[in-house]
Amino acid sequence: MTDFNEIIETLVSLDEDRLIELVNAALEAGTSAADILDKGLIAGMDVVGEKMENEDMFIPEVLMAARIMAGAVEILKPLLGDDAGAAAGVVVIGTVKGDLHDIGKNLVAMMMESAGLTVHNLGVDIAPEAFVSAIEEKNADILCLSALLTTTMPMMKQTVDAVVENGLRDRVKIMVGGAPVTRAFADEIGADGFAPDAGSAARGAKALAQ
Ligand code: B1M
Repeated sequence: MTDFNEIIETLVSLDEDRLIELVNAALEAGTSAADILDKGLIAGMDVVGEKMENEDMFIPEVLMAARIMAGAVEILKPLLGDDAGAAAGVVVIGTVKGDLHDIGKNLVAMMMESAGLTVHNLGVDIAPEAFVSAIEEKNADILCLSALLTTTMPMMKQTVDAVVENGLRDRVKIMVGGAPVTRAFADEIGADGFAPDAGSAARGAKALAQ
């Protein structure tokens, strides 16, 4: 049976080689990629976050943990999609201006691709005007905004407002998410959808694209 605590501790101790070994061993033992991601890697990043808050870990170490996690996610990536189908819609996704967090947003993008959506991932620190241009250029059905900081959540509202001001609101659905974001906040800023994690974001986006 997979010891998720060992995966968590290995990620927190930044032991890249051992983490890759553990992820491969867990897969060989029949543990699902989704469980390894949720109960091992994401849980490990939560511990990293707590340590960051308590000043037991600092930015360079947190960045390293993020890089190591991304390497482990690469192994899981081909195994995570179980819902692929015909092209289900076009998504433009990015992390809002002022916010550099991209691990969760990239997981959301990956799950959406696996679910058959065409995904244009703009990256991090994306200004409202850049989202607006991308909606037009890519003929997007859904705009997906991610924010991890309470201080950048207002930028989601500014982005929604920019979509409205540019006359695009009727042709694009908007979904928001990220650790501090709630359904109530999504409703408050006039978004169409909210999802707490990557799996439900992919399902929600497919539903919104119908
Ligand atoms: Co930052 N950081 N960080 N950080 N960081 C947090 C978010 C924090 C909670 C840590 C803490 O203090 N406990 C805190 C925010 C506090 C707050 O605002 N409430 C924080 C802070 C304060 C900061 C800085 C200000 C620190 C500083 O400089 N003093 C700074 C800000 C920089 C900036 O953005 N301008 C900063 C910097 C960084 C790093 C660059 C070092 C690094 C980011 C590296 C990277 O992303 N490439 C980093 C990291 C790694 C974290 C933590 C530790 C981990 C985030 C993460 O990747 N989680 C984080 C603590 C934590 O979250 N536990 C923290 C794993 C990821 C899979 O989860 O991103 O939540 P998450 O995504 C989930 C869901 O939220 C959801 O699905 C994902 C998968 O299930 N989801 C969506 C995400 N987007 C979605 C969109 C959707 C739907 C669902 O629809 C569109």
